[in-house]
Amino acid sequence: MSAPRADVAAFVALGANLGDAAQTLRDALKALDAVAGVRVVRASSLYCTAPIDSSGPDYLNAVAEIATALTAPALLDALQAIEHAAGRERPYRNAPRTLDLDLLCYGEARIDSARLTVPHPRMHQRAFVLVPLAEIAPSRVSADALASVADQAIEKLGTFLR
Ligand code: PH2
Ligand code: MG
Ligand code: MG
Repeated sequence: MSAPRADVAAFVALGANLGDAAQTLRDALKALDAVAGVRVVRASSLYCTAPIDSSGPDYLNAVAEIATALTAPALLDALQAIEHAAGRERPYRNAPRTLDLDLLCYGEARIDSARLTVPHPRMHQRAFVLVPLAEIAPSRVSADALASVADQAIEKLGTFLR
């Protein structure tokens, strides 16, 4: 008999700029925690951020750390199912959205498949990812990376869920 595989530490970016974004993000975090094989370990504060390469109202963003027994593709399926349940539509790239759940890191894995690139290829260019990630996992974000996105508007709104 082989030993059970240890859970993988993964980080998920949450974003929304349509509808009741704060409620949608809270519901998404609960839905994520309810997925079999996923446990939310911690969540950052909620941040209000200016759209980057996107349009529409300001976004609400946050980052969560999860522990998961799912494979990366199965986790992506779960994230997309939660986006779909929140009414996510994809009319064009970077369109305003009710909910976006992006897998930032899956353990130390490097994945480059048709569906999934991990670590997320643009995470180091975005304050809306780096600032909340630095709040919950400071060792994963360098001071240089944070300095390079210091011109992007981001405001901490306070506790997200816990
Ligand atoms: N997501 C994007 C594109 N631009 N800008 C902000 N502020 N927040 C986001 O979550 C975001 C964005 C594509 O996923
Ligand atoms: Mg995204
Ligand atoms: Mg996405």
